[in-house]
Amino acid sequence: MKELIKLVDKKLDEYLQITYPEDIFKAMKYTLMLPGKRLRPVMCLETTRMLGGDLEKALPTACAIEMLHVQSLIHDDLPCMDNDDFRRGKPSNHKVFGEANAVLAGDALLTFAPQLIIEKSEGLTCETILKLVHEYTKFAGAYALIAGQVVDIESEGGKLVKSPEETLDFIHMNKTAALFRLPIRCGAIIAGIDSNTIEELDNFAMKFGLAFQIYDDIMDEISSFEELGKTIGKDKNSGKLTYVSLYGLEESKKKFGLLINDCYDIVNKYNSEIFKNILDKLRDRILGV
Ligand code: GRG
Repeated sequence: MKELIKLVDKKLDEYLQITYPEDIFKAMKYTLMLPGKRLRPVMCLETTRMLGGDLEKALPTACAIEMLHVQSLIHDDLPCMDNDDFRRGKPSNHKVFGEANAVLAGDALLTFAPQLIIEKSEGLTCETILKLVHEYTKFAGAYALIAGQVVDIESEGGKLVKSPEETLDFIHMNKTAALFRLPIRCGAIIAGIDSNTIEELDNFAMKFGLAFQIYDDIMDEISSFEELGKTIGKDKNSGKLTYVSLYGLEESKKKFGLLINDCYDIVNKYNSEIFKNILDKLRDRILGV
């Protein structure tokens, strides 16, 4: 896992060259190069590897997905969205570069990412690249990530079109699970495997993404700034619809445990120490087993 993270860090630094006008590239690179967990690029690389594909060919897509993730973090922290002053243990992008540059840095990451897939995916066919860019646009756009964020913001203002349970599932599936599905589906596409396996892994990605958001909701309640690198307790204070606010801490832990067990059942069919390690870490932190 550490080796994959190192590889991703090196490639991110290499792909994103600072040039004129430097301010925008510095803003893009600032949040991108802060120490995140790199879960999404690692999931992409590991999916390709465990399915017998060439990890090198997955690197541009893995890095592109991290850029999309970082874009969503930068925009999420803006005063007009979640209004958070800290991210990855440091002041948020807009706190350092100002709101205009933070908006533009997010936009620039969002658009540079598919450019990277197209320009750097040596050894992949045009058809595969088209499929990857299609996956990227599907999950980044108004039918997934953006939809999740819109409903999240609406629900904070008390506007619920569906039941709270359905609303919460919609938010989590689109805000978080979408960016778990994207790397896993792309990793499988790069490995060139059949659609049945992709569907099984997609099912894993949805459950894992949902479990991860419940983990994130629980951590907002039980963790510290030092551990998470962002403001703690904000969800509770802003009256946000979360697993913990809807179901309570104990029930949320139970739901998390059930989903994580389902994830183990799928992952155990594949040869992946890395996926098992990630699941172990999350499970141990929440359930302490
Ligand atoms: C795509 C144009 C466009 C907009 C995006 C702002 C927005 C719309 C969506 C917000 C999505 C968001 C911030 C979801 C939260 C998901 C989540 C749990 C993030 C934390 O992930 P970690 O813990 O973070 O993996 P690190 O920093 O470790 O990478």
